[in-house]
Formats: sequence, structure tokens, C-alpha cells
Amino acid sequence: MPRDLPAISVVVPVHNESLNVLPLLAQIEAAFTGPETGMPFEAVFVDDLSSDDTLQILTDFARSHPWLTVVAHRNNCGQSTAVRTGVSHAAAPVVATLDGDGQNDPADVPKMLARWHEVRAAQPGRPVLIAGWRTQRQDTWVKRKSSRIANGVRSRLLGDATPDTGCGLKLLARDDFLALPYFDHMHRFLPALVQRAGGVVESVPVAHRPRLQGQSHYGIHNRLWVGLVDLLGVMWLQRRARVARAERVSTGDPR
Ligand SMILES: Nc1nc2c(ncn2[C@@H]2O[C@H](COP(=O)(O)OP(=O)(O)O)[C@@H](O)[C@H]2O)c(=O)[nH]1
Ligand SMILES: [Mg+2]
Repeated sequence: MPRDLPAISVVVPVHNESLNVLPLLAQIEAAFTGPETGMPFEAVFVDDLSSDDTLQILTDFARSHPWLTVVAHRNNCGQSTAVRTGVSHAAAPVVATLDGDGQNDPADVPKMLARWHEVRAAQPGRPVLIAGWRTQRQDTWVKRKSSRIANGVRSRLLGDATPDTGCGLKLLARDDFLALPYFDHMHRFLPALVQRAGGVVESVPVAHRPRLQGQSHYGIHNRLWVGLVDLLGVMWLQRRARVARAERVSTGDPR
């Protein structure tokens, strides 16, 4: 018997998060089994060649929890590629991405999904991205400051009207995600890329929590400077954007 199609696939990229994945899995399950927020769901965790036992913990958990799919990269590819791998393995028509370190709260996803359906109904045919906005950021001063500068420069140059593109919590249709141009570090530019495809982007305030275990993967070097190069690339993509409003006016007869 094929199982019911899930209403949502929660996609989580992980790299060396062995102490964080079990609490996060429990929170994901709780978020979609509550009395008001219950719905068929799945989670797709993508391990990016962790050197700790993240992958083992996930595969053990998946044995007794059929809603969990675990995908393993056999080479380290980085966060953006892991997210894309997860989305390509997702079974639901809508995906929510979130960080694997527990800083995002899965309890925010059901309300984002409800909003996604509202905006989608009001804007038929257009891609819709609901982006998390960490209004109470729980990070070090350096990280908050550098993130504020990066978000400010990015939103000014790209005009993406999104206060917090770096938030890992984002919700959009699986097919719309996979149709976006793909490049390493693209996960920080999803609002601009969705707008480029003629889509609608809305930011909603979400919870943010301190990282309790493990280490951050990003610092000034691999975020701010790499980000400047990517920014130029996305500006080029914006200049080369064309959105076709196509309508099928006659249907051929396949032979
Ligand atoms: N798959 C994969 N995930 C990564 C990689 N680097 C970071 N992540 C994940 O991306 C999320 C955000 O990373 P994190 O280190 O918490 O960044 P910060 O919150 O900005 O300090 C976490 O779930 C990480 O496990 C990577 O190279 N590969
Ligand atoms: Mg984090």
C-alpha cells in the first residue's frame, strides 16, 4: 500500500550535529501531531559527510519512524547542495527547510504553511515563498552585527524586500524550488531568486534559539566575503530574468 502523500516535507541539512538531531526530530514530530496542527508529514535529513555519528543516529531513528527519510552525501557539498538534495527527495508538494542545529523551531512551520496556502490562493500560478524572520536573534554580537550588515547590503542591491534572508526556515513548493537556478550558497538568496521567477515573497516572524550543542559552520570569512561574490552573481541573474506568461492554446496529438 503506498502511504498517504504528506502535506509537508521538512528538509534539514546536517553536518556534525550528532547532539542536536534527536531533540529536533522530537520537535518535528510534536509540531505535526498536535491537536490543531496534526497533518501527514515527513522529514528528509541530508547528512553531508559528517565526521561524527550524526548519520548513524539518524539511520537508527529512521528504523522506528517511517516519516523520516535519511539521505547521505558521500562527499561534502555544503549547506545549499544538501538542501537541494533534500528537496529533490521530498514527497510532499510543499517543503519547509530548517537548520539542523535546533536554532529554528519546527512549531513555526504549520502557521507558515497556512499562510503559504492563503498567499497561493490569492496569487494563483505564481511561486510563493514564506520566509522566516528572526526578530529575536539568539546569536553572538559578532554574528548579529555581520548578519545585519550583510542583510542590509543584500536587500539594498537586490531589492528583495526581505529583512532576514539568512534564516534557515523557509517554505515553498517543491517544484518551484527545483526550478530555481542552482549554485553553491544559493540558500541565502532564495527571496531574490523566487522574485526573479515572478514569485511572491512574504516574511513572517519566527522563533530563534541559541545553538545549544556543536559548533557554527560559518564565520566572517566563509559568509561575508563569499557572499559578496554571490551577490554580484545574483545581480547578473536578475538582469537576465525573463518570465514567460505562457498559455496552451491547442493540444497536440502525441504519436
Ligand atoms: N549539509 C550541510 N549542512 C551544513 C553545512 N554547514 C552547515 N550546515 C547546516 O546548516 C545549518 C546552519 O548552520 P550553522 O552552523 O548552524 O550556521 P549558523 O546558525 O549561521 O551559525 C545547520 O543545520 C548545519 O548543520 C554543510 O557543509 N553541509
Ligand atoms: Mg545555527
